[in-house]
Amino acid sequence: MSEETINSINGEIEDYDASHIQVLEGLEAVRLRPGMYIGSTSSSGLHHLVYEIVDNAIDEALAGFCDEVLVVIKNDGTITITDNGRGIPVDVQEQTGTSALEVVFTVLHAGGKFGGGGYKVSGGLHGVGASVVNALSEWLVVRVHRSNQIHEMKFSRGDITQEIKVVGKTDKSGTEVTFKPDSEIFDECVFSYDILRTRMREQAFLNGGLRITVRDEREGQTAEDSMCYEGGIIEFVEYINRNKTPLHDDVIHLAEERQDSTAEIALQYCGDVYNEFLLSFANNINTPDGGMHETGFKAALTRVLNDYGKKSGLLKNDDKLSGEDCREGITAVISVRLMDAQFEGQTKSKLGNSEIRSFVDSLISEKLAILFEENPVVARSILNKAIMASRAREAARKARENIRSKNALEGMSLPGKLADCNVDNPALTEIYIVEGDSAGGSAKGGRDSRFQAILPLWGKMLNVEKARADKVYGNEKLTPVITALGAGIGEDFLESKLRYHKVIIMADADVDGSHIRTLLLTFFFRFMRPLIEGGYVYAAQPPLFKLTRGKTVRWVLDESELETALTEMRGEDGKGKVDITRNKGLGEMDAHELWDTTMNPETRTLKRIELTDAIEADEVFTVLMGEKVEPRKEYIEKYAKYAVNLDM
Ligand code: TTJ
Repeated sequence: MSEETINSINGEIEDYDASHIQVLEGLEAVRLRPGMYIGSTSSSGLHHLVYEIVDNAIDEALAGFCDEVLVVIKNDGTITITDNGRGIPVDVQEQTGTSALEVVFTVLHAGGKFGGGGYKVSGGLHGVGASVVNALSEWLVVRVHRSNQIHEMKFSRGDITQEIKVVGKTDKSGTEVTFKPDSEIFDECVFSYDILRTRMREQAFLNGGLRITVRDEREGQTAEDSMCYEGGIIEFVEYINRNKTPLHDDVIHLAEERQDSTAEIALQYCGDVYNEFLLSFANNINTPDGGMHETGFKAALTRVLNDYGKKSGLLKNDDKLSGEDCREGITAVISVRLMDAQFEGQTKSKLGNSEIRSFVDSLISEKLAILFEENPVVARSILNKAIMASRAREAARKARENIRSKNALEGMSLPGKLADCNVDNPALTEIYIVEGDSAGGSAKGGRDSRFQAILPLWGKMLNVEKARADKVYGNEKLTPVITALGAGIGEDFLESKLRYHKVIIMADADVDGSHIRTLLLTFFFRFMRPLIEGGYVYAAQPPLFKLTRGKTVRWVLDESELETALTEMRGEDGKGKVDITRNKGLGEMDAHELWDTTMNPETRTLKRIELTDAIEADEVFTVLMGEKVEPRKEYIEKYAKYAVNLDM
């Protein structure tokens, strides 16, 4: 709940009456349909509870009364969030017979706002308030440090189990909330330290100067991260770019305030990067689908670069840079705050307020143009990069048209190496992209040709992280993948044209296999992002071990299944001699074995590739596939587990 919200309940108490609360529902509604309020009852919903509480503390920080937030995962399945703000008012108001504290935790205010509004979201999944967290908790305790006393109130599944009472003295002020998510509601009630740290880091960047500390106090855990970034989103950009090579030393920072809104942008170009990385937020909420703030930014950036190009003579005649040219290699964070943010789209992840577009547009137009005038060296290097991008894009367009016209001429001819399946309903079919001709042969022999297609790849694959788009479109290793999938590439990608709804990368469980998997994933991530986002991409899991006893052979997926399999194979007396060998590659298995272990939907294990966090994914690909050698070494040593986990 926002500062204003509580103020309107408590401060301007004279005005308070039920009509200020636009929607009042019992908390039973929340328990009945939790997904409506927190999106889901899976891990994402569980963590949403924490964000919901932390948001309240951050509101207090935005109001200028709090500079520390602490998030502690406890050993008993609970989590505690503490701030050093003023503390939620606890006194019972005559007019209403309740306290602000009670209202905060028991009154649902969905789809509207109290009183004067404020930086809170109307509708959508965010900003539903602490009462939703309360409703979905087995129990919740809130302690308010205020006026030298500690006030405590307790709840269970939204119902009050202990009215406010004073439980001690204090010389501090602030609010502390502890809750235990309800196992009747959530699929699993285990908090992920990594998920919370990533989110809290993002919030620390977005609220410069605010210290957010995350700690894991569960048994065997010692993790703690204390994050405070005086530089705010400037440091956010530096953080994202820390493994890249910036084109200019200083992050460009532009900000402006208007009556009810603020807009702030930080950006930096990198010479060794060919994609764009745009992160946008409205009221601290990520808007992955962009919206008006992004639209305004993009339009103005393109205009400023073109204007500068013309004025400086870097752009000849009537050459024009496209928006994409202007964003090649850019990392930008856009953060706006506004009243009554409208989040649109199915996932409410797009900002709809149109007044923000012109606000951001004019901010960039004016201030970036001035910055360019004052820093011609920076301006020139950015322009030269965009001009290079423009030339490459022209070449790419020709290469792409080449593919297109070839397709048209040859009637969408499929790659020669593709062994297609018989069924042509994409929802039912899968394509195995297989490394090497011999494994390709086994896969062809082992598959169920009704619904499984095989595309063998061999040789060295292009590292798309080090190449511009034109190289990618013309690449003879990648073209078969593009045509077999049939959905196009880059801006042309059309999910609806995808020829198979399962795209399965099948490679050896060794270093080379891992390399080809990473190369293919990088390619999908950079050039067919919807393929990964849509959950179409999988990694096959060939067995790691082969057990032999006499003539009996058994394949075992991984270490976790090894013991059981060994015991079973040794037989009742436990004396049979069983040989264990590591499976060296797909080629070790015959067609029948490959089908049984890796391709038969009844018995195989597939891992779906999920890239939940765009920042992390970008980082992984930049580091693993990019120019800089040192960070890659460090990364692989430090995150050996994660680098493997990329194959998921
Ligand atoms: C509102 O205006 C009067 C003084 O107190 C202000 C207030 O409520 N601040 C506030 C709320 N600070 N922190 C919270 C808060 C913190 C946590 C961790 C959880 C919740 C639900 C609220």
